[in-house]
Amino acid sequence: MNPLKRLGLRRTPVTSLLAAAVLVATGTAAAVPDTTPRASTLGAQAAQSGRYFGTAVAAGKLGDGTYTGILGREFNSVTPENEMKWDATEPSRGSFNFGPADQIVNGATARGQRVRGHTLVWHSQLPGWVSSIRDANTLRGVMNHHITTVMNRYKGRIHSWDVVNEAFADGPSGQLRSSVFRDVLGDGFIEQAFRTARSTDPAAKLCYNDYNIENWNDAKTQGAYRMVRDFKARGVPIDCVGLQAHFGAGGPPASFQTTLSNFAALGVDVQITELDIAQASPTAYANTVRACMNVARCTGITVWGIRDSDSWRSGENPLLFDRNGNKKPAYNAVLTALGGTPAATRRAP
Ligand code: 9MR
Repeated sequence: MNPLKRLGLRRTPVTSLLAAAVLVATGTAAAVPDTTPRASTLGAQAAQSGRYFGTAVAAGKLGDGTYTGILGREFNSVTPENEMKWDATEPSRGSFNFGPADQIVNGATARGQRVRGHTLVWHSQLPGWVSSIRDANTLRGVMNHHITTVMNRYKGRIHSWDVVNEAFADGPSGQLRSSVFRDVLGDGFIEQAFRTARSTDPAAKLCYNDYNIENWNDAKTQGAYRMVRDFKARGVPIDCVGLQAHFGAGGPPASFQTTLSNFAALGVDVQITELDIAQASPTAYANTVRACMNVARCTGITVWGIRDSDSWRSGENPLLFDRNGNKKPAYNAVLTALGGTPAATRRAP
């Protein structure tokens, strides 16, 4: 592999070197145009460095033409926002419902988009029949059956699965949070889930996904890091860490790139899986995307919705498109940070 690419660096285009020489010789940079190919959409531009750029999708919005227009144009990966969660897929024991998830996966396939699976084992959006189980053998069987049934349904069509979501506690403990899985099965439930997932769909990348693991020194980040390090040391199958990246107005913490690199150095890919930033400052978005671009094993970015009105935190206008589907300044900042050139804005006559 090209060592520059492995380090996440782009080879300086010959045209840029020429331009620099001309600049030195003539004092102007305009003489030689930069002919490096640029794409004009997020997905196509991300693909130029081998990455994906995705969005969360809600099945209920697929009838909205503005929504699907942007979805088809800009993104090359989708994550079902709620449709693959346990309460949607197995609302009562052994009775599975894949209608809305199928709609998203079939639509994505028709548009040539890849799909992230979200999520198999999570304490939230979990039906009451699961959270009331108290017997370990029963719960282990139920968890394994859920994983195998959902994964088999989409086998070969999911590039990465969030096998376990949000298992670590907030605050200073660095330990797993209390949940029916942890409380009944013990900490080993995560390892069990990953082993079951690997044997069900060996081709899918298996991710651990969480929020507030972006700041390197946070106890929660350290807890997740220790778990991944332990899994790699003991051969427990894990391929990726998803950092959700639900940021406040300031954007990513200063250590964000360090966190991405440190996880990656354990031998896993990292993915930004649910990006949104309060008020969508272009600088904050650019800093987030740059951190990923600077880490070779940061393989893709997903924003958590298309328009501000689609967001779970719509009051904070955190996304790349406004309510009418227009590109916001953060959109151009992201495209530029991915290496692209925003389309010229139309001048008033
Ligand atoms: O965006 C999702 C929202 O529509 C749901 O009501 C909510 C329910 O928990 O989940 C949201 O998505 C979450 C994701 O699945 C996991 N990480 C946090 C996301 C925002 O809450």
